[in-house]
Amino acid sequence: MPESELILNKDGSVYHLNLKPEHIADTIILVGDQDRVAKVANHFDSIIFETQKREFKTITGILKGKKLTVISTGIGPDNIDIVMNELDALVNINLDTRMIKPEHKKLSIVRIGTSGSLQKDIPIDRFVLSKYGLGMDGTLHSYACEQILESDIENAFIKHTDWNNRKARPYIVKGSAVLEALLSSNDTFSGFTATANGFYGPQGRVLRLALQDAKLNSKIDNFSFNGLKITNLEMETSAIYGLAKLLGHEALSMNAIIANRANGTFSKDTHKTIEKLIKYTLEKLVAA
Ligand code: R1P
Repeated sequence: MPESELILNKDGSVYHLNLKPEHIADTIILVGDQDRVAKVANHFDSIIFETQKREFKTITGILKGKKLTVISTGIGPDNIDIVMNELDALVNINLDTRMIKPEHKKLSIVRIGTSGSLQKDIPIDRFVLSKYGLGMDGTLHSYACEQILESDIENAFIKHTDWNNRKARPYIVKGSAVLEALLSSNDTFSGFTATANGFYGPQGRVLRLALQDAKLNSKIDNFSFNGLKITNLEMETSAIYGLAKLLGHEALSMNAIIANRANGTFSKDTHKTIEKLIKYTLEKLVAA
């Protein structure tokens, strides 16, 4: 693999994440906001390693005997492409020889994110576990990905929304069943998490610009497949699910619902809700 394709820093760490293989655990927690990294690591019993480059802040530590790494991805699926490829390179490419390692290593990757609910009956301050990622972001289309996609659901969604083909074709990828079994409970809602490649127009928000399809959000809200609805809208999950599946890793997203787009409400205390989700997720991860 040439230096231009797999870029390493002078100290041998991967280009954007600034990490070497020995710096990360097999269980990785991804958060969007770099300030959320310390909020997760505050629960660790000890810290082993810490670094930051741009929006990618990493802390690795131990909680109840389990080694965990928490990394911020910043906002959006473009950053997820960087984070997932560099994390995979750390475990599955020999950075000295630049050759793919003969033995594949699987990571468990859990996102702890914030998100807006699309359904009236999924209120603010509750949690959503993303059973599927529904990508409206296009990230996965750069890769040979047909074999991992849920094409029946995709086709039903495209038909239901009469999808405008100026927008990237939606793709659907299932999250990790192993992590779902570990992280689901009576406290979590689950369904399709829709991922957009922007915050305003791409999520149907109108400030001063008209949308390509003004009815898209209501069509998204009332889509259902085998009883599952599109629960929430954010900016990372589908890209995480798609790249994890292609690269052979387990991935699942946990979402703190801080806004409800269906009834226009916003959490009075986002920090409390996020903190609750962090505790919930860590407890389940260390119990494994
Ligand atoms: C938008 O404000 C950001 O918040 C949500 C979205 O997915 C997007 O990244 O998640 P995080 O709070 O994890 O960043």
